[in-house]
Amino acid sequence: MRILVTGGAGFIGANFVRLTLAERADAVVTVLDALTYAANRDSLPEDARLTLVVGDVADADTVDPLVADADVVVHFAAESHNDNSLDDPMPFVHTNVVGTFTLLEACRRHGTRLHHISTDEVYGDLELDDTAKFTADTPYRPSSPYSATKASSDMLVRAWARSFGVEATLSNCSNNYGPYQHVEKFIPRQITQVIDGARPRLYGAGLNVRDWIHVDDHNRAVWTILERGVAGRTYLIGADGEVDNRTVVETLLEIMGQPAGAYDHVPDRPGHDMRYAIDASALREELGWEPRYRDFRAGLEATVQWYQEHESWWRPLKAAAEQRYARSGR
Ligand code: NAD
Ligand code: TDX
Repeated sequence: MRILVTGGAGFIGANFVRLTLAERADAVVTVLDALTYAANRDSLPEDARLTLVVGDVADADTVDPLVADADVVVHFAAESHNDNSLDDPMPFVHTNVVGTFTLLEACRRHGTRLHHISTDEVYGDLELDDTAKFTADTPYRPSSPYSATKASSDMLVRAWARSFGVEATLSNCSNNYGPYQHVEKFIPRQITQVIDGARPRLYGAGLNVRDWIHVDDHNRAVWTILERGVAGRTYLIGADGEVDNRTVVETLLEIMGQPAGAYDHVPDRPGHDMRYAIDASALREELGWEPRYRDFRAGLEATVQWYQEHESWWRPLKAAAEQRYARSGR
């Protein structure tokens, strides 16, 4: 099977490539990645079945021959960080909207199957006391430039599937954690702050809830959809991992041997979504997927250990990430 993985040098894509090469002997993988600030070549293994093409997913001349040569495209490439989208939304429109459009046109021309990776943030947020969770029928209500461009990309995929018969599946996943995640994101930022002798930084009161899933559980769900998913369908991916941000920071401090209150409250993110929660029952019941990482604290311990043991991977990224935060006071 020839798989084109866009954004494969980023966090989730690189973990997908590693899992695929380790567990699928018949897979030959091409990664298309622009190697933006969010990418890291060192996240990808050396492997004779892996080729890296450095290029822009919004560039039709680059994308067309790669899609022509693939049996399936798994589309991770995106600008992915909400805070950056508040500072400068343009790259989000380019990659998330124009990039997805460019890929869809190539899939249409060549009859190549596409799996589109998206986020639960397209559904907006829930109240803390709401018992509801997001389902595939929840109306789209994105809050940030990031989530608005991801929502746009989902709409394009659905339209190309219906109007042009592109064989596409979609998945909307909750917050991922695990190895190779950029230090701008919540969990790696706080772990590397503590390693550096600095204090974790909690936005606002820290009551916001995220529905955490280990990146390998996300990627195994993607494989389940590639194998058994129905064309045109959307699958929600989540592992019932709701935790508020303050509890995550306090758990990290405890794991790392620091006092419980050794963190700072910083100004809140504008438009900050309060709570995300995924109902993944369709994926579980129809396709038989189950998460393997059920103990969030154990998953956090393993993640802390990974960052402690891989400082050479994240160290070159840390100062620039903190400089970007310094501009917004977060
Ligand atoms: P990431 O920022 O770590 O990686 C994104 C990758 O895309 C990088 O390697 C970057 O170089 C590449 N890229 C960016 N612009 C490109 C372009 N124009 N052409 C080619 N490559 C380009 O992101 P991530 O956290 O791994 O997220 C991957 C996907 O999963 C995204 O589509 C995101 O919306 C989605 N998602 C993420 C999460 C999460 O918790 N991180 C949750 C649900 C869905
Ligand atoms: O320093 C911080 N302090 C803090 O309190 C950072 C970086 C974040 N936060 C909060 C904001 C969020 O409530 O932690 C929570 C998680 O923040 P992020 O890691 O930025 O993730 P989020 O905004 O929830 O979006 C993530 O999940 C959905 C990914 O970045 C998206 O790509 C994905 O679609």
